[in-house]
Amino acid sequence: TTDNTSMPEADDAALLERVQSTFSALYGKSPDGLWSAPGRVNLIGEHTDYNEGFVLPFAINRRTVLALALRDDRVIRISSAFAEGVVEINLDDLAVEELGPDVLSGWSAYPLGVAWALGRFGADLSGAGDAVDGLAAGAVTGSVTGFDAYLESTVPVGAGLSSSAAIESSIALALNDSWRLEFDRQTLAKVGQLAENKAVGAPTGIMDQSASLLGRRDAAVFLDCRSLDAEVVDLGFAAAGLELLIIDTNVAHAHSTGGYAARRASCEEGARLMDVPSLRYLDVDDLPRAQEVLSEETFRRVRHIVTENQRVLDTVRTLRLEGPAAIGSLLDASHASMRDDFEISVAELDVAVETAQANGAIGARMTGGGFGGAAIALVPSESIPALKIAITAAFSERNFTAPTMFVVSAADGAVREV
Ligand code: GAF
Repeated sequence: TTDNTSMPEADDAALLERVQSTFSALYGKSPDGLWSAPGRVNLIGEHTDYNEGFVLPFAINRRTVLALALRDDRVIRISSAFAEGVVEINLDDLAVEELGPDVLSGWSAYPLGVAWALGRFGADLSGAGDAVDGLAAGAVTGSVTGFDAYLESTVPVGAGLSSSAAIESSIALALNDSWRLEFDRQTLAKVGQLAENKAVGAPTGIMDQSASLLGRRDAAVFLDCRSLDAEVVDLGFAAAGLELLIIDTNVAHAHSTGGYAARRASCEEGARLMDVPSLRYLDVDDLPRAQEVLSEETFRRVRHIVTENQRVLDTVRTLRLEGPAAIGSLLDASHASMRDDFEISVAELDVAVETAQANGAIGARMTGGGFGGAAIALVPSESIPALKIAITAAFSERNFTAPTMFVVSAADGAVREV
């Protein structure tokens, strides 16, 4: 890559070593293993996941690395580079149907929420030795004990790059291995989503954890969020001389507050009034009827979802038939739909996208849940330096906080490293 702020592989090795040595210094022993899971960027398909629609994210070369060692008692200790100190809890606190309001909080709600959610999917956290019946297929258990863990991440927080899914997927895989559960990756994605929904309180869909667990180098994950069928789609950016630039506006967003939940509620209302189980059951031919049935605002929310599903399908087909240089107008149309119909963009994202479009990008859009976070621009390698200068200038002219820009590449999903 031409961009020195994207993470070269040498840094990955240094990160692994640091996590291992910090773990040993903290707990006075070696970890049983190291696991890692990436953040993700969504190429296209926004807010379609919880509408049972289509998404096309890819895992990125920014990761959470987690070191873990099982204990022979029921104590859990976990620590991270996010905050000082070690959080300590007992497995008994997680062996419950519903988490009490104050059991988990702060950054540790993400990893400990996953430990709890594994129990909800059938792992026996009670210490009684029997799997919980009927909660999920495929769960077997025998070795559920407490553990010590330490994690660090190079996924920027609040940028719309799924730092939370990276944490969830790293520990989901680590505990699946360590506790000898036999969940497949699709199920581990659901475990991460349940943790996010119930332990963190963000009503998010299945996209981010799926990308983090199913990602492949140089490829995107084409996921049908109704069946959870996933296909790998080659991106071919390098062969086309293109790079994907992240423009993090540094406007922080959180999906456990306000706007995200409101959009989800509008979609559910739209589906109810159109008498379908989810908006996935509507296509562009249904829009005239939707316009008659729905309020003006709900109609625009529904139109975003319906047209965005179509754009994902069109992007997959275009990537396969023509390559990435031909997907620019789909990215641009996706942004316009989020700005005008779904209304989840902010001024900083619009300026990033418009400046990219005017300075050599073949397409650009905001990415992720919206209300802040990052935009992406698909850019010929040689245009990147000038584009960065143009964006920095456009932000400074408007007195916006300076953005952070870096190139990402499509990386492999969660993996046991050592
Ligand atoms: C966030 C959520 F976590 C995803 O599930 C998805 O809905 C996305 O926003 C919007 O496409 O990343």
